[in-house]
Parts: sequence; structure tokens; C-alpha cells
Amino acid sequence: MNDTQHDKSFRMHSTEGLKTALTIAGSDPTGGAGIQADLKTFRAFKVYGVGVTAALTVQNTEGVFDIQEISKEFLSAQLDALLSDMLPDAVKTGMLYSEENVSAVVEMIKQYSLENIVVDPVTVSSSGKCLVKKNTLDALKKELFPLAKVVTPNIKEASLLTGLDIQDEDDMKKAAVKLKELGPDTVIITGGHIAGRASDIILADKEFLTLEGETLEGEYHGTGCVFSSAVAASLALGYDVKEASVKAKEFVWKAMKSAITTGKGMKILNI
Ligand code: PXL
Repeated sequence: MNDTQHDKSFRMHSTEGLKTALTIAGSDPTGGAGIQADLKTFRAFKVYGVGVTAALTVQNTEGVFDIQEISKEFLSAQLDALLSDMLPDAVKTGMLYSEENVSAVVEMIKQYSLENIVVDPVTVSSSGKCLVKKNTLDALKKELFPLAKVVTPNIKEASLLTGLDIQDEDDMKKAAVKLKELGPDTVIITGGHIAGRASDIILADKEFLTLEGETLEGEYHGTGCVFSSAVAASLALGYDVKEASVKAKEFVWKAMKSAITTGKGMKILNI
């Protein structure tokens, strides 16, 4: 066996009842978003978190200043080594950055028959920096969405992915239908405001569900990452998608309510 060939004859599933979730995402050194936030969220759900880095960022609470790409080969090598050794109960994908990296993830999901895939289609940081290269969104839509159990765009991402100008709940529903046609089992569009309440729209099968919560003032960093990894952790624990989304919304709300100011910029969720 050389450095790049792994013995696939035996793989650990969960150990002694402890469920495992994998995040494939970008690094955010502030810990507010990206792989760092995902791993903390998994832990908060008492799920053992493992992480593969798909991109590096230079950032602090004031913004994202630079991005270092991880090559498809290196991403595939990280995934192959990990997945030939253990089988996660759920997988969350975040900032994959390039179309090549989307393909790498798709190939590994197929090769290792991974399930409970939660796709957070990261596009722009809360500070406004573009977090994807050209063609990445098309690759996400064509290749990764059909394999997803859940996709979790916020309104801005849902607008970019569908070309719809989303202004109200009806528009959110139209976007959810368009995204569902791409193949995921469930679409959750987060970040709506309906009658002064924070609302997420869930489309599973043919029926819509609206999750409502209290709105909180201010700019928060990492809400999308934390929400999607909370959904993945809940799926790993065996909850269905609706239960998982209720748990995730509650978790994000509590973390926002107790958000912390660690630097000069945005508030970070307390996870
Ligand atoms: O919140 C989106 C996001 C996802 N992943 C990484 C990020 C950010 C936002 O800054 O840095 C790595």
C-alpha cells in the first residue's frame, strides 16, 4: 500500500453509539463560520465531527481578505484517506470554492455511497466577499444538488441560484420549487421575514412548511454554516428532516441570542 492507496476492506461506522458527521468546507480562522464553526456545532449536538478543508481564507471579524484554493487532487486525497477509514453518518458541504472541488466531492459521495448529505450553497460572505469561483454554482446545481438530502440556501443564495428576485414568502416558495426540481429531497430557504417574524421555508415532497422564530437585530457571522451543520448533526442522530430543521433553527437562535463580540467587526454566534 503506498501513500495514496488505502485499505477499504474495513471501515468504522460510529463508535459505541457516538454518531459521526463530516464537514467539507472552507477554513474560517475566526471560528465563526466554515469548518471551525461546523465542528463546534457537531460537538454541541454530541456528534463526533471530522473535517476536510476545501479552501483557506484570510479573514477576521471585519471581513474576508484573501482565499487560497485547495486543488481537486488534494481535496480528493483528503477525502479518500478519511473515507476509506471511517463512514460518517451525515455529511455537510460548505465553501467548496471551485467546480473541480464540487466534482471531487460528488465522486467521493458516489464512490463511498455517502448518505445524509446536507449542501450549504455558500456564495458570498456576510461581509460581502465572493466565496466561489466562476462556474461553481452551476456545478453545485447540476452535480451536487441531485445527491443532496437537504439544500440550505439563504435568500441571497436562493436568488443567485434561481435568478429570481426574492422579495416575499411567495417568491421564497417559487424559488424552493425551482431548486427542488434540481433533485434534492428537501429545500430549506432561510432568512425570510414574514409579518415581522424570522421565517424559513421548507419544501419536502410537495408540501411547504414555514418555520417561524423571533427576529434579532444586527449582523451575525456564520448563521448559514451553523444552521446547515446543525441539520447534518441532527440527521446523523437519526432525526427526520423536519425535526432536524426545527432543532437547527432553535440552536442557531440561541447562539445568536448569546452572540459574542470577539473582534472589531461582526458578532459571532456563541457555539
Ligand atoms: O458564511 C459563509 C462562509 C462559509 N465558509 C467560510 C467562510 C464564510 C464566510 O465568511 O469564511 C470559510
